[in-house]
Amino acid sequence: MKKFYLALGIIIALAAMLSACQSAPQGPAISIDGAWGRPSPKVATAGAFYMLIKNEGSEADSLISGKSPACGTVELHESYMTDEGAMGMRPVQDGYIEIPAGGEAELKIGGLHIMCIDKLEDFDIGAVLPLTLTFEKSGEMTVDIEIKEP
Ligand SMILES: [Cu+2]
Repeated sequence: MKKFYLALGIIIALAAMLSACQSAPQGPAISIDGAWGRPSPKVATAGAFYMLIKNEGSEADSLISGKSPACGTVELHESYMTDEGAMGMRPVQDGYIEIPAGGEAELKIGGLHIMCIDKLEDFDIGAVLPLTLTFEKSGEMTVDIEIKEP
């Protein structure tokens, strides 16, 4: 019986080693967490969306565009300091947001964000808006944007 348990122990140890050795998935593996936006009435013509984009894959990917039935236009924006020392924002200078292999891109207040321009509806607290993001390699992914206070 002792031998059996020893053999079983070795098998479990080997299985654990094998799974630990398994490398990250081939190519990019994108997932999106905590997508949200601030509430605002429709008269405010633009709103920003924030989220954490993770890539557990072995290859980098890039977020290149977005679209939503709640927005006339969706742009990828970055925040920056103007010459006057004020906070401004503009379309990302590279034209895309890179998600490094095994890394993440955090879209947050005062940093990178997704801009919803020409809003087509009120962003009420509790509303959920669909946003479709297009990645260079992973293609389209649709996430729910939760409208809430930060
Ligand atoms: Cu913006």
